[in-house]
Amino acid sequence: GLIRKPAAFISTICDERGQELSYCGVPITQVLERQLGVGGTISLLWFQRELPEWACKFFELVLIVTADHGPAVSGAHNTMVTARAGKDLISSVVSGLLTIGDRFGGALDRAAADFCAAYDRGQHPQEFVNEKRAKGELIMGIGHRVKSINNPDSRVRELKAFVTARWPAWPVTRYALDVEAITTRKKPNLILNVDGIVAAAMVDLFRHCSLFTQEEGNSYINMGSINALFVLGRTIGLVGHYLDQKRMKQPLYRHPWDDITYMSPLH
Ligand code: Q5B
Repeated sequence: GLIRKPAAFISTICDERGQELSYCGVPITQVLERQLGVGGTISLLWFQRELPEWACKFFELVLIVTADHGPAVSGAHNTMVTARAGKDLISSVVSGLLTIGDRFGGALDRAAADFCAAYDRGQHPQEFVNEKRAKGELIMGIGHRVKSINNPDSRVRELKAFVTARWPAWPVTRYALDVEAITTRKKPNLILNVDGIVAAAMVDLFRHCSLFTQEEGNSYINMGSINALFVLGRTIGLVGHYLDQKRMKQPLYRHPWDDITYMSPLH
C-alpha cells in the first residue's frame, strides 16, 4: 500500500490549497462578508479562534495607538537613518524593528508575566514594587521618558477607558494601576505606559473571555504574542518614516561632531 512520508511541516492556521484561502478554517470571503476586520484576522491567525467583538476591536485600537510615536524614538530614528543611507524598505523597517526590546516597545510580554505572577501569588502591589527595587530590577510596563502624571499619555487613557468599559473582568489591569499609583508617588514619570496597559489588558483578555484555558493564556504570553501587537502596530509607522525620508530625498545622515563627546581612554 501507499506509505505516506511524514510531513516536514505542520500548519494549523491557514490553508490555501482548496478553491479558497481560509484563515483557521474560515474562508476569506466570510472574513470579508462578516467584516471580521484586522482584529478578527489577528484572532484567527494568531490565536486560532474567533474572539469576541470587543477583543478584536481592542487589537485594532492597539494597532492604531502604537502605529507611531514620532521621529525621536529609537525605532523611527533607526529607520530614518537607514533609509537615508540609501537602503531599501525592508532593511530600513527591520533596522527600526530591531530596536524593540525591554526598554523600548518590547516590554509587554515581561510586564504581562510579572503583573500576573504577582497578582496570582496575592502579592500586595507595594510589596511587588519593593521586591523589584530590592533586586535592582525595572518594573516592565512602568515609566516613560516624556509622559508623566503631569503630561498624561492619551494612548494609555484611551486603552484604559476601553478595557474598563468592555472587559468582563480586569483584575490584572487593576493590579497594574495600583502599582502605578505607588510608582508615580516616587517619580511622576513612572506611569503605567502603553506597553504596560496593553500587557495587563491582554492577561485579563486571555483569562476572562472564556475561550482560553489559563494554561493556554500563559503559554501565549510566554510565546511573545503580546509584544507582537506592538511590533505589528509600529511597523505601520516605520514604513511611514521610510517613505517620508525617500519622498523628501533626504541625504545620507551624519551625526554632528559637536553632539559627540570624544574621550580618549589615554588622557
Ligand atoms: N526608573 C521607559 O526611562 C524607560 C523604572 C524605574 C522602576 C521602572 C524606563 C523603563 C521599563 C521598561 C518599559 C517600555 C526606558 C516603555 C515604549 C514605547 C514608546 C516610547 C516613547 C513609543 C524610561 C530614571 C530613574 C532611575 C530608574 C527609575 C525608570 N523606569 N524604576 N521601574 N520601570 N521602563 N519599556 O525616563 O533612582 O534615578 O536611579 O525602562 O516599560 O517604549 O514614546 O519614547 O510608543 O514609542 O529614560 O512609548 O522607564 O529613565 O532609565 O534614566 O531612569 O527612574 O531606576 O531611578 P527614563 P531612566 P534613579 S514604552
